[in-house]
Amino acid sequence: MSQPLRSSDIVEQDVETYRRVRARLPLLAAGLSAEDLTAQAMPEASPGKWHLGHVSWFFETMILGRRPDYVAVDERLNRLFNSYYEGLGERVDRAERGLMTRPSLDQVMAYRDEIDRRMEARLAEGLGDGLERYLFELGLHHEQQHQELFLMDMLNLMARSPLDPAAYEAEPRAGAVQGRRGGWGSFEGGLTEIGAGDEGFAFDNERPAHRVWLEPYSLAADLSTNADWIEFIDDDGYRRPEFWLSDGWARVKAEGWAAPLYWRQEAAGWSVMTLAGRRPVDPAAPVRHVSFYEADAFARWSGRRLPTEGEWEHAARSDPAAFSNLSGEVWQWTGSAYAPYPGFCPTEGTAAEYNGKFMANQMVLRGGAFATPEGHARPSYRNFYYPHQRWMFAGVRLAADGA
Ligand code: AVJ
Ligand code: FE
Repeated sequence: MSQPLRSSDIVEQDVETYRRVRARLPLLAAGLSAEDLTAQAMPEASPGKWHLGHVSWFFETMILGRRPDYVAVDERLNRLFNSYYEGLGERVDRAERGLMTRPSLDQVMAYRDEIDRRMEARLAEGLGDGLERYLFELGLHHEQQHQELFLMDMLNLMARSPLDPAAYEAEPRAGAVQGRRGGWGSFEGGLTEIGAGDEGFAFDNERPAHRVWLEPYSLAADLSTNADWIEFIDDDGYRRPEFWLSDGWARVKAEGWAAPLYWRQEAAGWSVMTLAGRRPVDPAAPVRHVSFYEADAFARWSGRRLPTEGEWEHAARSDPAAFSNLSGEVWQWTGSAYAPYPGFCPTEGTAAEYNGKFMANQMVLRGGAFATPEGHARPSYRNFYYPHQRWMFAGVRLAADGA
């Protein structure tokens, strides 16, 4: 009997992909000190060291631990590096990850190396088809999500320091920001399909593909800019409740929001904290670090609205050339609540907790950011955050009714 594909080729490809994806996080951590990687900026953010450990733990739990005779590298690490899986037992409170002075950074890196050795040995035996292969790919995409989370969290940490430290010499980014196209993409709407098909990797929350009805609409060719945002600020956007949802206005007052996160008023104008230190706000650059509430208020002030996720995906699929920076700059808030698609089926087993249990009270973002690893995002990708959160690389692409 002849095999359809040489299994040695598949193994070689798996090992190569695994090594390529796993190489990035240590690279992002390389120039940072053990102190930088240990502190936790806020409960929602994690220490860099935790990210390095957690993604390794994910492979250990989801792939290696599937064998009933598997012996863990160190069972105690489960409590530290289990993020939110109720099915996997007790864990350290998220807000206390910054207390993890032990294991040391060296020990976490050694844990990483040991997981790599075991994973490569496991891959050499050949993965089973179906669920096992899906979980391997999930582990890789999970690692990539944490590469971006690592950068978000590191920026939040650096932004706490009066020294305005640059985490990196230049902002680490996957590609160059694209120039303005101008105008709007117009769509007749009708019955259209969104969601990921059966081909290729997608998270469970992107499936199944299904039909949605769209009324005629337009989507801005470009992302809203810092200059647009300064107009909103100068027109008292943060002081006029008529633009705001009630919950958003409560946040404005409670937290004293007067500009995007990381902005500061200087004698010479606005500055913003970035991964490359504090910089003057570039008026032409897409705005970053705004919450859903701010994006929504800004859209109302503009006389526009946020797109639905169906509108965003249909536009991105049917006429990508009409738009700049669909991905690769900032995630774009949609007006769609993060809810299951009709027929949603969580991944089997422990990974069922990956996405599905978060489907309440969050909003969907589409696209991808400068910090999103190359090849990670897709037109069907559904990112999600709570409407008040703004430490993500998130911005705005406006929409309007009518084609
Ligand atoms: C989709 C970015 C909201 O940060 O919890 C990481 C990604 N899922 N580990 C998150 C994720 C599991 C997720 N977000
Ligand atoms: Fe995770």
